Amino acid sequence: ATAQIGVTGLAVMGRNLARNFARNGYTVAIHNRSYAKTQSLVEDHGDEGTFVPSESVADFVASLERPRKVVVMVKAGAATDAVIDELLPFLEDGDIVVDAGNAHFPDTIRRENALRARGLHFVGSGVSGGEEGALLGPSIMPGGTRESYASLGPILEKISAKVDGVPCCTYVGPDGAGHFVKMVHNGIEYADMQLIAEAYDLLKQGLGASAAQIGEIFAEWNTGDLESFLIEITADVLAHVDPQTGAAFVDVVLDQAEQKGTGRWTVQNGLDLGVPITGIAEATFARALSGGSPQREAARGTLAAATTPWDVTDRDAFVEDVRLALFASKVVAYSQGFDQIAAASAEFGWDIDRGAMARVWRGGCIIRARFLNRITEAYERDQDLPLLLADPYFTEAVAAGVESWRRIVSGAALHGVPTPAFSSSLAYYDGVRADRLPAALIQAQRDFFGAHTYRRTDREGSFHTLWSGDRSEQPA
Ligand code: NBP
Repeated sequence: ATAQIGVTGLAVMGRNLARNFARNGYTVAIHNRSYAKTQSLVEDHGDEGTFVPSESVADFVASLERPRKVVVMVKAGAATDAVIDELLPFLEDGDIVVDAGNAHFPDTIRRENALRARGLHFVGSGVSGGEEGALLGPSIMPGGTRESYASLGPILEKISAKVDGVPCCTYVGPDGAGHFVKMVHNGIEYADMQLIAEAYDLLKQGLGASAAQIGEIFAEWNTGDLESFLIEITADVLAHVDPQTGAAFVDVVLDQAEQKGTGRWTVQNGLDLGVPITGIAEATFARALSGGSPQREAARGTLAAATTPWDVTDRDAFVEDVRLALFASKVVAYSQGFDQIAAASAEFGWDIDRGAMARVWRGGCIIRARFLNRITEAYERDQDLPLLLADPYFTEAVAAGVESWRRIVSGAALHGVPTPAFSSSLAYYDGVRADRLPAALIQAQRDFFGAHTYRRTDREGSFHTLWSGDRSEQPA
């Protein structure tokens, strides 16, 4: 046995991850269900490092130094279970199985339980950054036992992205914590993309600007607080001209956004935990609305608008308003995502350090951004911070843009530009900061029809009013 780490599943992600390990000096055992992929990796990239190819699972496992570290990078779901089942007969006490695919965290909890019972470590690890990240340095979010991280962590940290010399990889927490955090990362990515798309639409509709002109605005934004991978690629995409038609590329792409499911999982979990993640939810629903739905067909050209054209006179002021509204909405979306991590951490006993999560997202992953430094700093100031928006830096940053935010959201409503994520983020902001909410009326209604009781502002205890009787109040 000579290999320090093994990768099974050599499609785009596994292949690049294996190359990344090899380029970093590790001897890498490689395996794939169909042997052709294993062979082609050696043929195409054998010169990048030391690979130990195996055709059978038995040989693959035998080629690994103990405790064995096997990274599984196959299609999430049944394939992951199938691969684990094939590996199990050959693994021994203390060996580590890493699932680096996009597993749903309840599956990871289940698998971790099953493997722990057999004396094995199971590490559900989020890996973000797509194909290129896998090769050049992804952001890595490993869960599982701390004990497994002691030997696995240094290898993962070595191949991860680095920001200011700091690896974008850290231990997240037990069992499903790593995949959970990766799921929320993807949810935040949905929200971020939706907000950027809304900003683009606002600039398009408000200014009548071309894609190329809007691309220049995004490029300019990328030099300030909004600097991020997603803003950078937005500028790039908007500048791209379709070679076939000569039109702006974005104008020839069908306006239907697809999804693979991580946004949906994030929203479902937000509902389960009762955490309002409205930015992520609106972004997920906005994709669903865009899809070729019969509702959209039925509504097109049919529903009344009662709007007037948006005729912006002060171009620069408008652009600045959109920028500030985008930044504020983005803070809300991230704040909500971190609330979700905190709630799950408490629910599952994961003890996740939110500042450390923001730190590993600074590089390698899709939501990498300058702004994440500010989030890390906020949680360093107060690791129990109940609301990211309440950190002094974010409180001030959002306060500076709140008038712009209102102008943009109200302008969008007046002119019929759909901004679900901008609008819901502002509604959340106003809701969470409200002295008093109309929830009092809802609780009274609940007591009326279901005797669900209520608490009072002026006295301790729970009460019920005899609504269908004499309307006297009873202690509950
Ligand atoms: P795919 O998700 O397309 O999976 C293909 C791989 O799974 C192949 O190696 C295939 O083997 C193997 N496989 C399947 Br399908 N069923 C199998 C089975 N029953 N037994 C053994 N192997 C089986 O590959 P990918 O796009 O490289 O993604 C890998 C993982 O990484 C997925 O979980 C995905 O969600 C995740 N991912 C992450 C990112 C990211 O940014 N982090 C991006 C893309 C994907 P074969 O060659 O023999 O068919």
